[in-house]
Amino acid sequence: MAMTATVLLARAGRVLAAIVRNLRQPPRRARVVAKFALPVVLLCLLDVLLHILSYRIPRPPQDLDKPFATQCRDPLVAASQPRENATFVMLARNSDIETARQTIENIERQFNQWFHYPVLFINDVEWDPDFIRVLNTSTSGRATFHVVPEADWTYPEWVDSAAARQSMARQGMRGVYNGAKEAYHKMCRFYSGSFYKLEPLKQYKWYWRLEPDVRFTCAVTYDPFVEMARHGKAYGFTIALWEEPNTCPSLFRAVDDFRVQKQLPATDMWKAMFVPSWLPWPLRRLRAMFHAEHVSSSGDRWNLCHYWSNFEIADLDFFRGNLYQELYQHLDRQGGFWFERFGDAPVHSLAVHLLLKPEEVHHFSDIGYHHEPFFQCPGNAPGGQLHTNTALGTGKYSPESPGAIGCRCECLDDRRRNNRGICLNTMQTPLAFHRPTFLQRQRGQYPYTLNIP
Ligand SMILES: Nc1nc2c(ncn2[C@@H]2O[C@H](COP(=O)(O)OP(=O)(O)OP(=O)(O)O)[C@@H](O)[C@H]2O)c(=O)[nH]1
Ligand SMILES: [Mg+2]
Repeated sequence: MAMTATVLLARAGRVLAAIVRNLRQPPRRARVVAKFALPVVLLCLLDVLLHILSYRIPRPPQDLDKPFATQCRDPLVAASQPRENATFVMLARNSDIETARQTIENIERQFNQWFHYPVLFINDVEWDPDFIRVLNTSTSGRATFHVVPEADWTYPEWVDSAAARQSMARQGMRGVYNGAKEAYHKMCRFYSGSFYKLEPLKQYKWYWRLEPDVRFTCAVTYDPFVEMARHGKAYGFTIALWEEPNTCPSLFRAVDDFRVQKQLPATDMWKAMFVPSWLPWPLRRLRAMFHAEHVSSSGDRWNLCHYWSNFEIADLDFFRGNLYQELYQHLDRQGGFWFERFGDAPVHSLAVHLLLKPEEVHHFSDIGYHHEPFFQCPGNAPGGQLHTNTALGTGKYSPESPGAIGCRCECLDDRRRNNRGICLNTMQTPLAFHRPTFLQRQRGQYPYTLNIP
């Protein structure tokens, strides 16, 4: 035993001595390799460094977005001003009658009792007279009940519907969220494209999207449409999240290909959707060549962030415009609404970041919004609750809290949101003067940085 150990030690010693000798005076082959490999390694490092730096988003001189309100206002003052050309929209099924009514009664209580904007209800089948009767009595503005033309809802003639159904069954088996539901695919495609061309929407410039079973948890005492117009905004959201990766593996590449085809610049907004690759150029090229999932033509990955589109207040002209419509046609032709499960949320969000300027996007951080399972609730602004305002009434609301900006919110707890805020922060990088520090990011802390705590 002792003998074997001595032999092993002696061998190890000889190998070590040979390595040291070679290091001092490397053999000719190693010297040649080093002569060529070293510059290549250095070039790769330089390339990676420059590549990562090219995704740096400069800090704007000040925050490019701020909350429209930071406390209650007298709603009757805002309501005495001219309205914008705007409407609520809600896509619903006849069976959603109860949850649709709850949403409408809630938005009436929190906002529309003062502003009386119309509501456009949309369905893919004929409306049930009961739905019309009940929802007609719930809305204080004019209610319209529209049926989507069959051609806008179902398969286009160039998609093989049998193959699409087979693909959906496979998506279901792979656990793609709502991948097996044909109606869900149709809904996502409709909201991505033909929604914006609907006949009854033609007369409007702005829409506020509602869904059955959502809750607005604060009073909105100003007119968001008027503020959007006044501030030159085109897209407003409340919650930003990660997309489920397996729903849309080819979506990001398809949008990026469109960008390249149209020679659109990779703006700071577009860069905010990326996780730049740490691979050197040849490997990045390979990644792009093999169409790796969520990878752009430059070989960089989408961060999967998107705005949750079940809440949107937006300018219809942006989505009706040529560029967005061409982008939609391009995506539609790829077949990803059927053979993958492209969601309308990532489609809208990628378009917003491809086509809009940072200052055209607005986070409604002052609006309390809840769609299962996520919420944001801004909390009640100290000294800003207009306790004696008669229009606001005498309903119960949460206690005021330091740094909060909401009006008469009923928050579930002290949290402003129940999701981590990473996407919110990342997508707002081009707009934000204050950014989370390196240490905060390492700790997973993503404070909201646009002018509110
Ligand atoms: N008329 C009609 N409306 C639909 C259909 N599928 C979905 N919708 C509506 O489309 C909107 C989005 O559907 P949801 O099922 O809420 O989808 P989601 O919010 O992405 O997903 P969830 O997390 O399941 O709520 C809602 O307003 C639904 O009422 C459908 O087949 N017909
Ligand atoms: Mg929903």
